[in-house]
Amino acid sequence: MASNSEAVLTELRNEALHVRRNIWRSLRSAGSGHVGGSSSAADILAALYFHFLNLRAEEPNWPDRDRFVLSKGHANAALASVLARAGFFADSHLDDFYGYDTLFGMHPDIKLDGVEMSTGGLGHGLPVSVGMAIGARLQKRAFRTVVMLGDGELQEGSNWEAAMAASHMKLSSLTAIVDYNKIQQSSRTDDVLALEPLADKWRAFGWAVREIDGHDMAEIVNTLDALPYEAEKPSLLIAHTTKGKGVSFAEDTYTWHQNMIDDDIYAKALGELGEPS
Ligand SMILES: Cc1ncc(C[n+]2csc(CCOP(=O)(O)OP(=O)(O)O)c2C)c(N)n1
Repeated sequence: MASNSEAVLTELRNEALHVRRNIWRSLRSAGSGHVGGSSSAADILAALYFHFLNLRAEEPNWPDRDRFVLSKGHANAALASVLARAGFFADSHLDDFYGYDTLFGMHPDIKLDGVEMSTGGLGHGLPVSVGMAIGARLQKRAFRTVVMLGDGELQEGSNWEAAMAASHMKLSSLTAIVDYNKIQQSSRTDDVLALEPLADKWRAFGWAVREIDGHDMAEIVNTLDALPYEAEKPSLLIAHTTKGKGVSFAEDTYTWHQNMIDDDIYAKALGELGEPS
């Protein structure tokens, strides 16, 4: 997409609505799942897959493709939706989650086309993404590496080791996005281990930092288009989001980090989200 016209933004908002509907659809097929952190990431994932990342669904291992790592792998339902919509596999697999012989389990699996790393154990996506960015440099390739982290996930010390390494190595092709929904599994993140001043911490670790509303599509695409934010520095995008975004009873509560979904709840959720065009 060449420019961020109103038509482009409308299309991306529509894609984000597909993501949110597909999250509920997939997790309804499983009977339960991680609605909250999948829904908070929906707008950013739509912008990444349908605006920013250079990918070829028909050639998933194209060596020059951009790399995306969903470090908060429990948001797999959101990733599955964008991969299906981008043509990496058939849409019907979204109705078939968490079975013994289904394509999708609770977390992303590197065996699937379009999935760059098996994730789910928090704290590993950034270290591996640092390795991918080093790989691009060694291979003299221009691909970019983007990794999405949860705010609760930042409690894993491995992130901070990787953050130091990335700035030391001046990995400007690396971008980390924090889905800052302020809630982790069963509490508000601040009540467990306060993160603020988050932007200052990353700056002190040598990263170039920007903060946005992670549900404002214009802000998201403009900030992605501005990457990298500074020469010879990795970039950190703090996206302020709402856990469970889009469905009133799931918003801003740890109850919907992971929960059961029956037919009645599913109908209510889809009714609130509305129909995509
Ligand atoms: C190493 C590790 N410890 C614990 C878990 C269990 N777990 C899954 S999701 C989650 C909370 C993550 O919170 P956050 O990163 O804020 O994710 P989000 O709110 O975006 O869903 C936890 C503790 C895990 N997946 N990996």
